[in-house]
Amino acid sequence: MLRAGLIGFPASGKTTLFQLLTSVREAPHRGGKAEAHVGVSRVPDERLDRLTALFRPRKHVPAAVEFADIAGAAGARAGAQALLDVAPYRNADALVHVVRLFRDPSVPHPADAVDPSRDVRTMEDEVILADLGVVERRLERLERDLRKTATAELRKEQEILFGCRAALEEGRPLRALALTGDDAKRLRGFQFLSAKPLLLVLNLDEADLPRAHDAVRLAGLGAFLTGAATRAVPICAKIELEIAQLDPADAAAFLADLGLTESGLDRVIRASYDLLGYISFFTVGEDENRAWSIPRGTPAQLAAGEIHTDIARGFIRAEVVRYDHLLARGTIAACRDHGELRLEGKEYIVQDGDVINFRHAT
Ligand SMILES: Nc1nc2c(ncn2[C@@H]2O[C@H](COP(=O)(O)OP(=O)(O)O)[C@@H](O)[C@H]2O)c(=O)[nH]1
Ligand SMILES: [Mg+2]
Repeated sequence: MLRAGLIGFPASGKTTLFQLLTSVREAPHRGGKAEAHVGVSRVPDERLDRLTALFRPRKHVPAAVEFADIAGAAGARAGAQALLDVAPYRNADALVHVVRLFRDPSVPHPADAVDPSRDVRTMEDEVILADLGVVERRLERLERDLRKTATAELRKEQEILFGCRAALEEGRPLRALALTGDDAKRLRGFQFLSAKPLLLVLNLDEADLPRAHDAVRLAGLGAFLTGAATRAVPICAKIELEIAQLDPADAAAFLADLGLTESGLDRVIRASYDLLGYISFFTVGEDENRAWSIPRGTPAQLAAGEIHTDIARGFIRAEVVRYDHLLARGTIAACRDHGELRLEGKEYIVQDGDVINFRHAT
C-alpha cells in the first residue's frame, strides 16, 4: 500500500484534508516526540467498479493510500526535523505538502500573510536541513569506521553521501538527484525526507475556485514544479467539507455547477498515486474483486507477493487478460476462446489494468 505523509505549516488545512480523505481511523501513532494520526483512503477506479458490476462478487476492495497527519500543534511547530522521529513519515513513500492559498482573516496565518511560494520554499529548506543532519552524522561515523576497516562497500556509501551532501548544501532536495539502481537502493535505508516524491496540495480560497486550473501560476510555483518528482493539485478544503455532507447525487450536481467532474479528494488520492508511478492490476472472482497497487515495471512474481508471500514463493505462472478485453467478452472463458488469455512467467512485467490469476504451488 502506498503511504503518504501530510506536511505543512499550521492552519494550512492538513487536518481538515486528512479527515476528509480517510475513512479508517487509528489511534495516534506513538513513538518519538511527535505523534501522527494514520488513516486510509480508497483509490477511486472506474475499471474496478465495472468489473464488480460484471462479476457481482461478495467483496469489492479498491486499492488504498495511507495518509499520516501530524497530531497536535507541538508536532506541527517542531518542523521537518521532528518528522524524522515519526515512523509514518519516515517510512512514507511520498510527502504531501498542504499549502495555504485561502485568505480567510478568521483563520490566523502563522506568518501573518498568505504567501504560497514562500511556504513551499521554507518547507523545502526545512526538509533539506533535516536530511543534511542525517547525512553529516552518517559521514562522521563512516569516517571512523573507514579508519578501522576500509571496505569497498563503505567507500561506495561515503562517495554517494558526499554527493548527497553537496546537493543538500546547495539547497537541492535529494529527489533531484534522480538516483537509480544500486545507488538508489543504498540511499533507501536512510529514508531521506527530501528524496521522497512531493505533492503540493494547493488549498485554494473559495473565491479562486474558478481559476483552479491556473493555481500553480497564481501561487508563483511554476519554476518549483519543474523539479523532479514534484507535482501540484488544487483543491478547496472548505468546499470539500460542504460536498462531503451531501448525498452522492447532490454532490455530483454541486461539482457540475462548479465545472468539476470529480471531487478534490479524488484528485489528491489519484495524484499521489500517479506521482509515484503506481499502476493497478486486478484479481476477480465470485468471492472478491480487488485492485492491487504496484510500481510501474514490477515483474509478475513480485506483484504476486503483493497478494501473499506464499503466492510469490510458489509462483508457477500468471494467467493474464487485459481489463478491456475482459469487459468486452464478459467472462475469462470467452477471453480464452478468443486467444486473449495469456500465460506469463515470473519475469513478465505487469501492465496497468491487467486482470491476473496467479497459479502457484502450495
Ligand atoms: N476558509 C477556509 N478555511 C479553511 C480551509 N481549510 C481549512 N480551513 C480552516 O483553517 C483552520 C485550520 O485548519 P486545519 O485543517 O486544522 O489546519 P492544520 O493546522 O494544517 O491541520 C480550521 O479552522 C479550518 O476550518 C479552506 O479551504 N478555507
Ligand atoms: Mg492539524
